[in-house]
Amino acid sequence: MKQIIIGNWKMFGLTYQVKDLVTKLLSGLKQFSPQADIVICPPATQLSNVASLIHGSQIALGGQDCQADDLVTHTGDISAEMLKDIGAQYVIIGHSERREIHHETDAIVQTKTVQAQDWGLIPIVCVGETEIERRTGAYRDSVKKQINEGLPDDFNGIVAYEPIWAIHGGMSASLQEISSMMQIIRKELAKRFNRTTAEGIRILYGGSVNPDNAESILSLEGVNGVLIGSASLSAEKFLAIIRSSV
Ligand code: G2H
Repeated sequence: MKQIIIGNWKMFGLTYQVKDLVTKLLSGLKQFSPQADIVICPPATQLSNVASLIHGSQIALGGQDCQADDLVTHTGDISAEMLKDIGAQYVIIGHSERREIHHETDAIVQTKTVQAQDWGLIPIVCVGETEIERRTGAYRDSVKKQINEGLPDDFNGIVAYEPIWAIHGGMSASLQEISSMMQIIRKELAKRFNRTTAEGIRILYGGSVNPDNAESILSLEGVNGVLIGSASLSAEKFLAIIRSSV
């Protein structure tokens, strides 16, 4: 399965910064033939800017969230239809920062995923455990629950495993922890859907991915790509990670 490298820009950046970063990325991508699909997910204010900068290139556009329905009465939100309209092909759903800060439950994640799929977007559904769940051994059940309750029956997207304790801390999960979770997630997907469907779903790792650990993470059996935060804000680092795809 072709790997996918996704940059989650979170609340970066200002117009001049975005132009500079994308210009560097595009010129860097001319120096080699990437093995993987490449996606960047800027904040809503920069979607239009990024859409025109990457037009005609091999970089695809993604949103960081979409609203769970099509009603117009949601101040501050954006819909899946609006993402589609601006040229997005992907949307991140249920990132742990949204689950925590915006109180998004698995039920909400599922509704948003349905909405994204209905508008022809590929949902990137994030799952992952807290540090306490990891320490107490509850992490497997926590992730399984997010898969069973957060994904719709006709799920047709990507799953990103992001252990919350490994996000932004500079310390990613160990290769063994990642490997074991990839197997647990794949097995749970097979139970939730069926084996063939599960084998066709791309499962990503996210959490402090950087140029130093990307190659070993991307070489692990069952890792179909990575979701990158901080390191995707540097063209040099993001390009180095793209080069690490297998
Ligand atoms: C996890 C990740 C991107 P970072 O949030 O989704 O961010 O790579 O900075 O840990």
